[in-house]
Amino acid sequence: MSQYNADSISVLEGLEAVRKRPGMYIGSVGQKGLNHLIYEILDNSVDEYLAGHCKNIYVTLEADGSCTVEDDGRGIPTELHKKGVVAARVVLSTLHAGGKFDNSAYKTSGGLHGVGSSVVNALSKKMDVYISRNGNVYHDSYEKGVPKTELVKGLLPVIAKTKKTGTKINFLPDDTIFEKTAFRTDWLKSRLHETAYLNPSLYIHYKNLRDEIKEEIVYHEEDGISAYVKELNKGKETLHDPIYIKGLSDRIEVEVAIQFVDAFEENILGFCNNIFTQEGGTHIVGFKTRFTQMINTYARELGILKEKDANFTGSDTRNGMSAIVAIKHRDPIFEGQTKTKLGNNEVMGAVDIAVSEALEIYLEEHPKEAKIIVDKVILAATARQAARKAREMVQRKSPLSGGGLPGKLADCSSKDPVLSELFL
Ligand code: 0RA
Repeated sequence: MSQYNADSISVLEGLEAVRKRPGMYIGSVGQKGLNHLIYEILDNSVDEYLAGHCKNIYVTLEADGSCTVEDDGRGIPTELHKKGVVAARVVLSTLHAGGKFDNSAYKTSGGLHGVGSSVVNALSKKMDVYISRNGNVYHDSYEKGVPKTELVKGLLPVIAKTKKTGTKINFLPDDTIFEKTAFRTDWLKSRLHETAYLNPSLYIHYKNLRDEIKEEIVYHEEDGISAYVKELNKGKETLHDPIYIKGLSDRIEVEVAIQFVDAFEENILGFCNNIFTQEGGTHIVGFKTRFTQMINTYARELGILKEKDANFTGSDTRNGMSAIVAIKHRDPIFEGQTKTKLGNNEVMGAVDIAVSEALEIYLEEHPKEAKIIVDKVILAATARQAARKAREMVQRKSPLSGGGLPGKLADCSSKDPVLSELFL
């Protein structure tokens, strides 16, 4: 019993809480929550990439139904933590370990995100961890979050020597917690692809050894979100090459990619710290507001809009627009029903500055593309005005509103153009 102190008891209580209410930590115990386990581990490796220490991440669905996530980062620290516990164990079994052992510059905390590898550990039947660091490969293992590997002089056992560094985590989801334990490969692959678009120097190696048809894919997207916006527009007629914007202000990193297509929909995706912000937020608002203003200013400068003309509306300027707005913030606030709405007000200003500076230069240096975009906006405004007129006509014709056509005009009552022609 002597090995149980106050700290280990609080760790056990933490694991207990996760296992009792898994939905609180990973959203659900369905396939969404199940896949989320992979994303939690993956995000930690991506953090190593963001910190500049990792180039490759390997995600493998193993034949036994488990999943392995390996990276070539620094390796989770294996030294003794201040309480005399191996640091890796603190990271892997303490809820929100954070603080000194948080390798993340960009918190993904809030809502369902960034709950950490300890949650995955608690919800796994078994978890094996291999850490390459200081010339050694250390091994640790857990069952339902409880450590099973015996320490050697208080440290993790060394099972091999190596020159490399990195972390490899293999986990098998607990089938007494999850409704199904087979990860969804379609969701996983699109998440990995998305991660590659958002982190352009990263190589993500996906392998499926689980299914009869084995599959191996390397996701690497050097052109980042510009390639992502092209992918969104695949199969559509694009009007120009993507416009790429990058800025940094107030310690907020801003990246935007815009490409118009010959269609009417608007498709704008927002991300904060690699998290898709389904409900939008201040980054999207900042982008939309400034984009509309820039187009109006440009159209006035060129005399396309005269003094008496009203401004183009926001939706006029986004007619046929596909865009990605990706920002990085050290202390994000996620709000809304599903905690996927970015709430930091200062982000609006940072996006505003990045977009106004870059777009001004773009419009000046790309008059041909600028004209194509403005023509598209004019078309939207004309269509909007025509639709309004048509609506008014219908309203005027409704029996209750009285009215009718003014003066001598009457609606056509014949489909024969010869009888319906009107000379003005
Ligand atoms: C805490 C501190 C450091 C790295 C990590 C955690 C880390 C965690 C994970 C999880 C998956 N892969 C990871 N790689 C690293 C910094 C270590 C140092 O300063 O050397």
